Amino acid sequence: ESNATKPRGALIVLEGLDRSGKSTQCAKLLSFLEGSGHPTELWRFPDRETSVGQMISAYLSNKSQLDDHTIHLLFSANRWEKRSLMEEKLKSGTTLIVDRYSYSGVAFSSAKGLGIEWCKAPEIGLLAPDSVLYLDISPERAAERGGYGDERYERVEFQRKVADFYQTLRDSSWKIIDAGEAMEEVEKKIQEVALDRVEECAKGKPLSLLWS
Ligand code: Z5A
Ligand code: MG
Repeated sequence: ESNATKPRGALIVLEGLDRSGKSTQCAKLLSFLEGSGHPTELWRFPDRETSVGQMISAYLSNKSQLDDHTIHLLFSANRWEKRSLMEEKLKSGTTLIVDRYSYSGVAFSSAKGLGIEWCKAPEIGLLAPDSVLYLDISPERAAERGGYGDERYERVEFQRKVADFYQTLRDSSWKIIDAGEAMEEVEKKIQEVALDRVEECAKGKPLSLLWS
């Protein structure tokens, strides 16, 4: 059977500061969509399983030092190495829920002082999400959730800068979800948006590329 006859899956991205609840909500959304009969997979970036991902993981846990530009390009390479599989999955009808994507890449590196256009450049040509759900929370509220760990970037002042760059990146298509609400409330809002997008993509909404 040719892919052209199949409804395609949706590319749904969750973004937000550390501890905003992305991973929690991604897992809930996966069981919801699967339970509603939509073939779905949960992906995350960084994907620490690949060899590029292992370099990223060592950097994040302070086991290695890398120049800011270098680590930025590794995060981007980590998405590029999954790009063709991503397209294949979507075209064969699988919806992908993705825990962080290019927006994390640009927001975090820009917060360190790299130029935003420079940061966006290596992301050009990756698949554009059908939906970006932004889990909105203040860095202070987020830090109260068990506190930050020992990884790089897990500091309130830095998270505030990241939040500012997310603001710069967002466009009118993003869904801003109040991530300070109870988990069940956040979950319901995400389900509504996600289901809409899945149905829209199944009806033939074409895939597009970053940044457009
Ligand atoms: N990074 C980058 O620089 N460039 C890139 O291109 C990419 C990433 C892709 C690692 O990412 C770092 O890489 C990250 C960005 C940078 N650095 N930072 N900061 P990661 O995804 O591996 O980061 P993480 O450490 O997994 O983030 P996070 O801590 O996972 O946050 P989360 O997934 O949003 O939160 P959570 O694990 O779902 O929830 C956190 C806690 O809050 C947990 O105890 C929950 O039970 C609780 N929680 C969740 N929701 C609620 C509600 N609604 N109420 C109360 N409590 C809640
Ligand atoms: Mg997480």
